[in-house]
Amino acid sequence: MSQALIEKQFPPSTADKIQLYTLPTPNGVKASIALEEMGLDYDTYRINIMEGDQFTEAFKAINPNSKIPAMIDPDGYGGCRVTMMESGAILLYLAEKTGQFIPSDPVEKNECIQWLFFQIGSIGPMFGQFGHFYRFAKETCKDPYPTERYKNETRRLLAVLEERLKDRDFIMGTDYTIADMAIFPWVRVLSGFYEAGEFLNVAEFEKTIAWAARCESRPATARGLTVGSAD
Ligand SMILES: N[C@@H](CCC(=O)N[C@@H](CS)C(=O)NCC(=O)O)C(=O)O
Repeated sequence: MSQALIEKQFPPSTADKIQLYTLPTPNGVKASIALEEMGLDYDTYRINIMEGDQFTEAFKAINPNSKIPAMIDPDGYGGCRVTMMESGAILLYLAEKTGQFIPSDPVEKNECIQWLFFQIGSIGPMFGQFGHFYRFAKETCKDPYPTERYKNETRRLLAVLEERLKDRDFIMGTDYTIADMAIFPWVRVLSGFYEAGEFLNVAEFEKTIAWAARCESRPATARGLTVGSAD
């Protein structure tokens, strides 16, 4: 039933391709970066969250939580169709499917997953709340408390990254992994879309800025950053 609903609204161009439902936001680009870096074939459906596409019944059949990104792999576990929400789960799924961008050593793999969860549990929610109060709720919320609170937490998290990156090119050392793909889009949005680089004094976190630029300079990653844009 729900598969029919999804296919009616988002007819797949090729039945056996991965279907990605997204928009180029810090959460959305994680999935497209991974798909590009891993060389997987996929179709993209732009979900315009400003116009409420995420609340349609067809989209909720893919992600009941009405958030992008979401993904369908017709060739999932045991060759069966798998439907996915949550960017961290999508990254982990794709890394395990392809055996790429995740360490094979179990100790290092676990450490990589810890940093992935650090993004999902801390960086995403805190930076996101900071952006909301600093950029979008400026007029409706005059109380400085929330902006101050999330500014402090954002800077504290940037300091955690700075420490991790002081002697590493990437989060896991020399290799680019799904942990980098998850975290750097949230760092670039601070000076980019949120226009808060000066307010947060992001320049102070030199290693982190250099690492984000290193991630972004990868051709496949740069392609992933634009997937789902309005052409
Ligand atoms: N924990 C989720 C968060 C996803 C998320 O918050 N996506 C935002 C865009 S960055 C969204 O879809 N917002 C639409 C809404 O809140 O209505 C994930 O990592 O996938």
